[in-house]
Amino acid sequence: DNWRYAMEEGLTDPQGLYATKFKEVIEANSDHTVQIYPVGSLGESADAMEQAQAGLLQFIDQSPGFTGALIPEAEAFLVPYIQPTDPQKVRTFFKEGVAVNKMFHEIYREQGLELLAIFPEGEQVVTTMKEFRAPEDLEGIKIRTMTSPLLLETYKAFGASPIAMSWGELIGALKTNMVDGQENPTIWIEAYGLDNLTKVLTYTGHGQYTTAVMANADFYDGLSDEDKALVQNASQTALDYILDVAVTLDATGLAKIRETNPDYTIVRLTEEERAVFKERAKQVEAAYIERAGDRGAAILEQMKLDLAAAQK
Ligand code: 6CS
Repeated sequence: DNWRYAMEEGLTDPQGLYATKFKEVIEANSDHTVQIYPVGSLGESADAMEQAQAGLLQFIDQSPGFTGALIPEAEAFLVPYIQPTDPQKVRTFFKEGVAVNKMFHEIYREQGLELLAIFPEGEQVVTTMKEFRAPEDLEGIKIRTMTSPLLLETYKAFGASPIAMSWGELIGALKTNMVDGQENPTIWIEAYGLDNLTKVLTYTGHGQYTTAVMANADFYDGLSDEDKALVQNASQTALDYILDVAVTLDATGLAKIRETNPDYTIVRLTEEERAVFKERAKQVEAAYIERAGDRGAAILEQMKLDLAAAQK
């Protein structure tokens, strides 16, 4: 069969690298083919998700930054300061973490999705027109977020004025000053020229850009045992590959930005400065639990244990 696979990025971006590896393994080990639809080809993230849930797409890569609107528990990946920042520790958190690997499968299933992989794409950094060191500096600053509601809570807690919008609207919004800034990993900022539209890049240390790959559950359940094993094998191979690549993404993105945009200001908040934002993050945790309930609270607890284990 020909299987349709949609994602939010281009073929050379992290989601594209994962998808290409997945496709290679499927096609090398079966008669099936995988047709990859990169960002933009099937509408915005929310449009592609509707198609995946309806079974028009067999596979989809969609990030919790968008999925959170549908699955509040997935917004755990958006809660600030519960993931490592050191790339090797990030790898451990995603490869071995109990929360990442055990707690989301059943929850995605309830939405008709068979969760196949969750992986990071680098640290979320904030780009703005002016430097900021404290929540007071962000007052009135319009920050674009992806459309998961918890991101609005985060940037409100951080002192800013967040505006949620799809990826397709962001560049226009930055160009017309409808927003003053945004958050994304350095590799993506560089690839899509977001550094050229802002003046300052700030490392707040608050989290990783995380994404998830899934299959339509009815499609998956209808596969033969052999094809299920094929899909699982392709997912695992692509995941091992992208977790290795992910360790290098932050440094590569920053090096490219420094090279192509030498006047760009790069700020790394100190531990004291971060402590103020961490304190504000407590209200985001409360908002998360309010939306995601007891199950969400359990995920958050486990993620904190996974963070501590990864930091060792
Ligand atoms: O900011 C966004 O909307 C996009 N950022 C990344 C890293 N991937 C896709 C997503 O649409």
